[in-house]
Amino acid sequence: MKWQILGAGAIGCLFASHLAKQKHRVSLLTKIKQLNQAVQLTELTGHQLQFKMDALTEIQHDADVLLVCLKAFQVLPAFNVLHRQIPSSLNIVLMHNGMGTLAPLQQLLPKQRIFCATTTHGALLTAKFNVRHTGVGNTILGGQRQDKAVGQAIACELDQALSNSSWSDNIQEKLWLKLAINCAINPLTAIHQIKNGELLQPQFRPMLTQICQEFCQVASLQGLALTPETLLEQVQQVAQATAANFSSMNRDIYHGRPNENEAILGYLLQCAQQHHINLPLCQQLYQQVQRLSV
Ligand code: KPL
Repeated sequence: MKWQILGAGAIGCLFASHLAKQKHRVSLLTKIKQLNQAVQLTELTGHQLQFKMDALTEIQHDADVLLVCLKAFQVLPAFNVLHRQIPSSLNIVLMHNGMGTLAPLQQLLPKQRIFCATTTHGALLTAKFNVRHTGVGNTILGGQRQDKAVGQAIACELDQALSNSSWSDNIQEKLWLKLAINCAINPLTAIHQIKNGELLQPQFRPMLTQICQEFCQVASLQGLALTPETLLEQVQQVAQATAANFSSMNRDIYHGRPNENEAILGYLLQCAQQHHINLPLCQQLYQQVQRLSV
């Protein structure tokens, strides 16, 4: 398959370099054209590799997959510019924290095959086009039932590139679980400017418990079988596994960059409102993050 990666941040560069390592044809889709752009990967072992790939300003007409690694709030503005040059054969894979981009994108591109993916691989951009793989995770991809064969083929290439990638028949459930983890970890670590692992301190336990309870009220009405207790356990596992890392929202607030509050807590609160449910703590955290946002 021929891949094009939109979004040369940590996750975009991580996938681009691993796909290139497996000799897949990969290019980047960037604002500035640069043929033979070097992308440097520092593997978990510390081993450094460099891959040359074209950074192009247009979608390649014969690309099979456009892997979109933008932040949620960048997705629609990007496609409003790109949608006229997208061939009907192009498979789009959305991979970002938070939710809410799929429905408007489907409206903009009603005939397009669009998949959603979520990854727990850790990556850090140490400089432009320089990425460090900081933690092994997994990647799950899913979409419409009729697109399963294509989706499985995409997941298979991703799996060869970065282990633990697979197709899911129920991607919504996986996206909601990731949303829950982001709702619990990102706002608190951003507001208190702490590392993920510090959330395991006893003073955060009541707040994490309440976030999980509030989240599950909405999730159950969305048809998801999640209990606050199992969710809290999963949140604690992720906080433990990424203890030394700063969450993405923590870094965005710290560096004064736009953040994903709208796609994370904002999305949850929007769903809650549709079900006429009040989520007092999530609402409070959402407002606190908004006040810290640029
Ligand atoms: O996805 C993350 C993020 O930082 O956005 C978590 C899972 C919280 C890891 O830091």
